[in-house]
Amino acid sequence: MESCLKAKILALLRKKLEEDGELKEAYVSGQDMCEQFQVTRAAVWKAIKQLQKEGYAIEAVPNRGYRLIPSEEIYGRNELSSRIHTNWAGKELEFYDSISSTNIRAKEAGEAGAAHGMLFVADKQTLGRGRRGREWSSPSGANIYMSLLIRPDIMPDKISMLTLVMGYAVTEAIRHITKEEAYIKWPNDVIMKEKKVCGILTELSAERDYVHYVVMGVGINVKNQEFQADIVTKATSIEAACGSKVSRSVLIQEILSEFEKAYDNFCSTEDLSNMIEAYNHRLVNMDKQVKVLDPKGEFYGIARGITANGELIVEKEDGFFVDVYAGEVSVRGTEGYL
Ligand code: BT5
Repeated sequence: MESCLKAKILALLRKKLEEDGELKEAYVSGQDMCEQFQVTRAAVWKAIKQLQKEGYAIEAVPNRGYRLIPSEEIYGRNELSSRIHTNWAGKELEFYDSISSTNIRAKEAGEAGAAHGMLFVADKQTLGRGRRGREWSSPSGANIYMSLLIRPDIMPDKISMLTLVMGYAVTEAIRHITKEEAYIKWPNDVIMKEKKVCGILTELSAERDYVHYVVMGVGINVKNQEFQADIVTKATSIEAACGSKVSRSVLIQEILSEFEKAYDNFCSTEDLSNMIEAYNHRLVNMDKQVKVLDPKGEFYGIARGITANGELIVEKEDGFFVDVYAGEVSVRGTEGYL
């Protein structure tokens, strides 16, 4: 409850600052806060003190009130809560300075009955994972590691489409914020300047015909300029790719609102029919040569977009079309990662 008040105060002070532009006028009186949030002056004062302790520069001036002084990005629970204005995605959230993996935490919470839309965010992961147990490099102070817990009322065999929905949402959010191009490498990577900035790991708990919950893990390189040796040739960060500063909290807010829209759209048809065209526009492999690494044998072809069920349509060299299902296969360019 207290944390909720802090986020509300932060949101109000930031709004005032943005509205006024003119820093010297951006005061909100304690009395206004008490009335708006239905709390006592003591509660407001306590919340302000705690926010100051967390690093926010909030000035208190007698007879005028409080104002927020812009400072370096603070990345934490209150900052995120104060920015998220979705209907359900990320309305409740946990934030960790360091955690094994946000997907592991989200699965625990899923088992324990946590609500649809709960978000888990960490500044660092000690056991960040990609698909099939691969490592996800997760240093502190630079990137986004987050997992969204959802409880969709759909059949388990449709869940893999959600990875595409999230990939699309991340791409849209990056484009809105940076005004730079971002693409999807089907099924779960987001690409800028021909390198990977984001990977998505969707995990499912289900029975044969019933989904208990889904965890959508999203890792995004936002600020780092250096990468460990094994990924240096194929990884980049958003800031490295676009050359300007990006706030992790603002990006998370934008992704959640894009995902919420795309997800509700997906649920209305239980497939991707409403977003095929938009998705194909973002597809980095569209009309390009790809190598399909299928456990039954690899083959070459040209990517022709996705089906309404999220499969990748590949035109083989013999002229036949195959719909490639995301489960087991990987798609690569014929000359390297893309
Ligand atoms: C993915 O797997 O791309 C899914 C990554 C999901 C990470 C998020 S972070 C929050 C949540 N918690 C977790 O523990 N995981 C999720 P995959 O397609 O298997 O790609 C993994 C491969 O990408 C690795 O084998 C490396 O080659 C490369 N890689 C590792 N770290 C990377 C990074 N930070 N940036 C770009 N590429 C990376």
